[in-house]
Amino acid sequence: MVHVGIIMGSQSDWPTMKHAAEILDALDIPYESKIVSAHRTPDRLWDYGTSAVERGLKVIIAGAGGAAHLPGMVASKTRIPVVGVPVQTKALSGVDSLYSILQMPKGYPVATMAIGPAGAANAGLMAAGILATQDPDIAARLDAWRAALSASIPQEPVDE
Ligand code: RP5
Repeated sequence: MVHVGIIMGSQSDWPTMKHAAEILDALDIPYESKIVSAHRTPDRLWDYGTSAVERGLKVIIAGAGGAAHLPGMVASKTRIPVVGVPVQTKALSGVDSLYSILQMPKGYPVATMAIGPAGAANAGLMAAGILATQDPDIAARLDAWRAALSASIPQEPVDE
């Protein structure tokens, strides 16, 4: 069963959101990825949020740019943890996305990541961490991934 849903407002978000998918691939965690726009496909958003629990999702990663209502809107329709990814924009460099996702009113949280690809990758790791609390195999793979990253950091800098 797929426990992680990656949703994004537009095809143009995929170059950012694929960094979440790549982390999940590396950790052998199944996921689905869908375009669900808060503005352009509100009925699709409604259906996604209302069906998420019964479909077995345990974490939703939601990325959007600009007036980025998608993460907050899906959080309003499901109790499943939502991890928000602010997509970098040309006009305002993603600060618009960040503030849109971050400033949720009390009651409907979105765990907001950094702007752009690093945030998307961290969203994948956050989803893995949430699943790892209940799945020892995912926990072991996540521990190994973190150890490998740590081991890859050199002790001293070199001229490049
Ligand atoms: C948002 O508008 C999407 O999340 C995307 O980041 C942004 C621009 O979308 P496109 O005009 O590229 O489809 O809804």
